[in-house]
Amino acid sequence: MVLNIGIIGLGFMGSDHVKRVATRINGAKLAGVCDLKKDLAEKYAKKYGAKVYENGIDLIDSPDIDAVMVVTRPHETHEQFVLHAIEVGKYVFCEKPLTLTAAGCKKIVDAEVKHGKRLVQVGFMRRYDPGYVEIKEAIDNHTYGEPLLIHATHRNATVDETYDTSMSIIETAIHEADVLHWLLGEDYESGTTFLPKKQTKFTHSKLHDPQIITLDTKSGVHIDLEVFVNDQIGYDINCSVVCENGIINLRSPFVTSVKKGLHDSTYIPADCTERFKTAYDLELQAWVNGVLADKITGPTSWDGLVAMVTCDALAKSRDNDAKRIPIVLPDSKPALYE
Ligand code: ISE
Repeated sequence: MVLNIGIIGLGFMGSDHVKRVATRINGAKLAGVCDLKKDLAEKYAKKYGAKVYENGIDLIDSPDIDAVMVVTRPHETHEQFVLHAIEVGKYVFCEKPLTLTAAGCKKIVDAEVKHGKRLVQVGFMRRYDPGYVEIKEAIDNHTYGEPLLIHATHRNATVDETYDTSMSIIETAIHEADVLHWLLGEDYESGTTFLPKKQTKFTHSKLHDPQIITLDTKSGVHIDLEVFVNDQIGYDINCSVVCENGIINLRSPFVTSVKKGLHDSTYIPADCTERFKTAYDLELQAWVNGVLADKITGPTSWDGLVAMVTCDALAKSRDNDAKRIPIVLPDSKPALYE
């Protein structure tokens, strides 16, 4: 059986997913596309033999579309499309952030719980990255004893003028907010965001760059995270888990290095689509397999909610001189997500 997928939003990530669905995912067919930029929709529709839809709601409602991917920017529109997909009972994959507020995520959780079956998968692709998966196995198996600390960095080469101070948390640090508590298998207790006085000359007036975040888990693991989105060197993701009997480091997936002119150099990817290409492929293949089997297993709306509650606390800390803010989930996790 082939799953007819419709993709809403064809920007940077949407166009990457279009290519993935159309050419690399088994059991999937790119059946429909839509974007506010009609010429973009026409271009991909022509290239991959898909149908263009006037708007996201029409695409979701179409009997020719079995499952939906929401990859819209601005992210404000995620909520309405995901809620509509739940209403009509269709599986929906939504890129992160699920919505821009914890209240919005809660609405989606409530709608899904009311529907009585998981329909939503959130695009936290790092959970499929072979490096993070190997770290999780080591932590779960206590291979190096108890984790004590995590040092992480999340760096981008550059960002444009539309990227502002708030986005360092909701666009960028949200990946660590999700993947690090998943790695450790526990919830966060509190978080802080510190804005260092010294900033890069490559930033602009609406963006404080870099920023330093800390997170503490319920059991007391302490995490420090540097978010630096104008590093001028590339997409540089690092994660080092300090355990009682060893330190586990995330390595770049690129497997060659070049020795030349007294230097031994390894490639630094340009952006997330390069660094996490395999993770995105595995994530979408798992989603398609899950939908075809009528049982999805990837990151849930509850995970989307946890990430956004964490981001809200970090933003509150940033606006209150790096005060430590408790991270409090609205309810206990519904049984649907166990
Ligand atoms: C972007 O949306 C991503 O998800 C990237 O992984 C992150 O590094 C970047 O800062 C975000 O803008």
